[in-house]
Amino acid sequence: MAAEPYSTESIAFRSALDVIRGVEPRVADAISAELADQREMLKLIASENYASPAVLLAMGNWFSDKYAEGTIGRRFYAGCRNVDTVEALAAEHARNVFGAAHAYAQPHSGIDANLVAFWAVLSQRVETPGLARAGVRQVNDLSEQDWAQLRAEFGNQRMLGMSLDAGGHLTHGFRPNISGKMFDQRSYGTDPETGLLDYEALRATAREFRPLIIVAGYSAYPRLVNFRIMREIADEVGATLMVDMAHFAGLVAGKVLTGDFDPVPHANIVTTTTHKSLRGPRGGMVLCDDSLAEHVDRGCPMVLGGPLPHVMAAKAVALAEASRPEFGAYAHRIVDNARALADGLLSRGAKLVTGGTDNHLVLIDVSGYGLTGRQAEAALLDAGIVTNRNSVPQDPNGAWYTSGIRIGTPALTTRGLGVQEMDEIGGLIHAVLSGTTAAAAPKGGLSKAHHVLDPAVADQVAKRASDLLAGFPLYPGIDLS
Ligand code: DSN
Repeated sequence: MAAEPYSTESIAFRSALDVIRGVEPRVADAISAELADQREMLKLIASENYASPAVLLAMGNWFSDKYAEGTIGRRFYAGCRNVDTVEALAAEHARNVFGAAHAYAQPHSGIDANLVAFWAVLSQRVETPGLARAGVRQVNDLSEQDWAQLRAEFGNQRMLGMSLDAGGHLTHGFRPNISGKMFDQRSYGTDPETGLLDYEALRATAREFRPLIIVAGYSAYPRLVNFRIMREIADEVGATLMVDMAHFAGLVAGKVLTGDFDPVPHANIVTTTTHKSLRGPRGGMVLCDDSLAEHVDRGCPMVLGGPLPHVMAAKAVALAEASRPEFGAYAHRIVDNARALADGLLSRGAKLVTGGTDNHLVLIDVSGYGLTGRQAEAALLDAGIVTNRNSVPQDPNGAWYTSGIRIGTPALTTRGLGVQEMDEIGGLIHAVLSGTTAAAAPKGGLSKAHHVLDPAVADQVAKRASDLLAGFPLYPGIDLS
């Protein structure tokens, strides 16, 4: 389908760019160039997507000019009635889409949403004077000693989260992250043989460690998590179950993940981003039960800077889209496509962590190709395939070079590619990785950072990727020429 020069969407975006060009043409050019790149590259980053024109346009307006600290009915600024409208709409749609008792639409990102959740759980659980003292200082100013004192005041709070190399997120207690400083932290991993979560090992760790918060959720685990069992373990040890569903919120909204695999009925508190599989604007959100609602609503200004009302407007639009039946069909296609991609790789001899996928992502262990994740990521980019490197469990190359490539299907599924194309893309990835070798390091030996990709393979794959994408135009309703 050719782009439509006189569609409403074309006129809207072209007009906006004309206005921007009148002030700083280089910004207008960069915005146009970004659309061209997004159209031309085969995007397999598991945490990215393409938001609809309605979502994008909802962000470019005068809501950006409004301060609205506090929340509906308890603002620190006057004149917030229209912000109240969009914040209430975003929360209402979120409650309906996810079946949650309470929704808080203000977090600016997933990390912010997690911080709001941590402080909400702490403030629900610990004595208020301790919190008040903590609040008078910037967290960045706190020394290790201060943190130790804080932890003592908070009752030596403990967090149990999935380890980074097993697929957990930085904010689930990784030591260099603030979550690893706010809490005494311990992590759970996956079974070394199967790569799958071992609930009984987790239960044993929880019994011994007695955490305040158990964090479930991941950014690189390609299988389902049984949240009913996680809640059972949390209840047994008196912990709060927090689920970070940033990656799979779209699969929850689209009813791919139901029953034991739907976090919302099982968790005390759920955090998410809105821009990954949920396909909304870049932002975060918190869902919780009634007991935590009041604490969560204090997120701004306790943890967050002023809310972004233009982004909350876009969240409301995206969640309205996610409540439609077409979104359910989209979410199911994401998983069908991920399975087809995994099968396409496996049939050509690739090694996948856990041997496959049940969700939207696939984690390739590229050590079998004699590469680090960093080399594989760069080689794939040479051929027009955008991915990101990621640790694999017990990764010998650490979190910087890594031994894995994480790929996901939400974006290409939005574009309309299906299982047949996914199988072929599996072949393209395998061709690139097979055609790549580690380059020599400047001081001798093999580099972990540099690679050599056979130029013939690069050309062939880039051409085929481009031809494939030409059959699935991105934003066919938008012509900027
Ligand atoms: N950056 C996100 C991801 O790629 O998974 C997590 O923060």
